[in-house]
Amino acid sequence: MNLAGIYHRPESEMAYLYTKDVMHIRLKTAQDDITQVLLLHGDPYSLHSRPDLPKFYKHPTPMKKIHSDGVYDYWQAAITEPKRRLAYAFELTDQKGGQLIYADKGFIQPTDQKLLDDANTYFRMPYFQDIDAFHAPKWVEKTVWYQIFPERFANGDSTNDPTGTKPWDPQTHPGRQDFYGGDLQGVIDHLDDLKKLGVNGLYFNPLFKAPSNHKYDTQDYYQIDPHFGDAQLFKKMIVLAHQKGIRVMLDAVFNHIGDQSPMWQDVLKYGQSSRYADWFHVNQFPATYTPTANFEFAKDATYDTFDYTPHMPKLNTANPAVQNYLLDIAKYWVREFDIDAWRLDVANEIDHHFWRRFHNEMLALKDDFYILGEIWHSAQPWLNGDEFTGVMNYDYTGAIISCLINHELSSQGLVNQLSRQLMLYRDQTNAMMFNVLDSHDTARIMTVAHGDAALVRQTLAFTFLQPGCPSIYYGTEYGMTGNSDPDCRKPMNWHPDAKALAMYDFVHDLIKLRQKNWQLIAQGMLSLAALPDDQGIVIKRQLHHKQLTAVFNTGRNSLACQLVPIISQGLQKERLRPKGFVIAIQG
Ligand code: ARE
Ligand code: CA
Repeated sequence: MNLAGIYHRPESEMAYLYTKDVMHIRLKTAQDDITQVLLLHGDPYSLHSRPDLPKFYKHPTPMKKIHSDGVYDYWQAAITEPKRRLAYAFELTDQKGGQLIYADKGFIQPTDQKLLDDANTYFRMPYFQDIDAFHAPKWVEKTVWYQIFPERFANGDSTNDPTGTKPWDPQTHPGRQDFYGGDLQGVIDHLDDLKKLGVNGLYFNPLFKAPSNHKYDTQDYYQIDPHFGDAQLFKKMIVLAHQKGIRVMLDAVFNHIGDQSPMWQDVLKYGQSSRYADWFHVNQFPATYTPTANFEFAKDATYDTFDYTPHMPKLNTANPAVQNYLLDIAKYWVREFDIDAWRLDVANEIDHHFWRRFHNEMLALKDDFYILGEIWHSAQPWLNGDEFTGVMNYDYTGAIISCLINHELSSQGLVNQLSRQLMLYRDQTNAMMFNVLDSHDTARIMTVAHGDAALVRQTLAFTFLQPGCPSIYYGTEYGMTGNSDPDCRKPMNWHPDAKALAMYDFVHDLIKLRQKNWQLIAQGMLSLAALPDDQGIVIKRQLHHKQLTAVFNTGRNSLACQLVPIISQGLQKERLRPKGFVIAIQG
């Protein structure tokens, strides 16, 4: 038995309340080492001289191997406990029939009666504290998001266009400082189109007053940028969206503020004696930097910034005045405008202390509020239920792109990566993830796929079957192209040709499938398996009597496939061609 491969941690993603009364317990063991795991579990008090109660370890629950990632096997069991107090341990059997019990005290012999009868031997969940559990807002798992970069989605009012606004040309390559006149009236004009597409959540890049076209350099958090509209128009948009069953998420840029903000201007003017001096991380007064031809870059700034961007001074969120200032802003837009969610910009560079306060304040206003962190790496520390509800899942979908599009990862490699990442989080957390294939910060998926629409469709279909909520970056439904920022921010194509319309029909059908089967996809048991010889991947989702089966051909040859599809590509006479896929649903 490979003892070094065996791991469990209580009160983490390995032992958590899934619902109010159901605990999920997970165990990690070296891959292919252990053949059986039994979970010994029960009320610890039953061991305390209670002769009329059966010793709980006599009634174990078998654990199921749910994933493997090339290094580890992952086992899981769902259990409940009437007294809501839990002691547990794992009885392991290896290939050769050797047995050991793994518990809080380490590895013990199954024959060690003294230790078995001691409640302190076991891992513990002292009480099922629902208040400490990770709560997933119900509406999120039913949501297909649509991301709007406001300056580029639609120009519905030319009277508010910035000076120098360029003609609306979806083929153009936008420069860093260009404006095209997109605004909130444009969004209102197209709400019915979005409804028709089938999306039911809108994620807006920043809307507040700021000099740049992307508005991540906030000047005034209380004002809708005048080039986009005003508070009244924003309110109107939210009301209309809500009437159509569409939720609204805004971008909270709290890591830094724009250098045009009154606070930073005050620091520049009064230096150390500014009343805002401690709102920032100024390492040496006066706060200066050497301007270069690239206005985004200053390596010698005497203050901390976002990246090396001198016009984005970093806020000191350890300062209670800054905390209160930002929390008031966050509350204002929820209370007065009824927004449903905040997406937190550069969320990983802000302290946990602040995010815990943020979480409590938002949930106090709206108990099904969704908090989405922008984190590009593993995010367990933020996803224990007291900070964020989900993160932008770049890592997860990055693995999908790496296999299906770039062929840098084999199909087994992809299964391993996805399995490993799913096991970083609680099951209900996985359903809250924001699964992006592309965004305003990355090249567009069509460009990543070198214009291969079949490959884009295959990748979208694969992503739509994963736990978590898919997000469509504006224009993906028309197969828009674009390299990395700023090229991925072209004006929306409102005059699609036949090719673009074909992509629209596909995306529309896929969204319909996701909406119709949201429960199966959000809560269904997931199994992922690679076909031999790197030929493809089979995905299964199972919930009660309903089962989804999908096959993706990621190889070079066609595959035999007898599934009767709901949606498919490249399937002919029971052969599935390369880049093809089939999705079938039974029950
Ligand atoms: C501009 C240029 C960029 C240049 C950057 C340098 O366009 O080419 O690299 O300046 O500072 C906003 C604008 C950007 C603008 C930026 C600065 O939208 O156009 O970029 O302001 O003016 C990391 C962070 C992540 C961050 C990305 C961009 O972890 O938080 O970098 N994303 C958010 C927003 C952005 C926004 C800002 C932050 C600033 O979504 O739109 O930029 O408010 C790896 C790493 C990630 C890294 C990622 C992308 O995978 O793991 O950590 O993200 O690459 O670089
Ligand atoms: Ca306009």
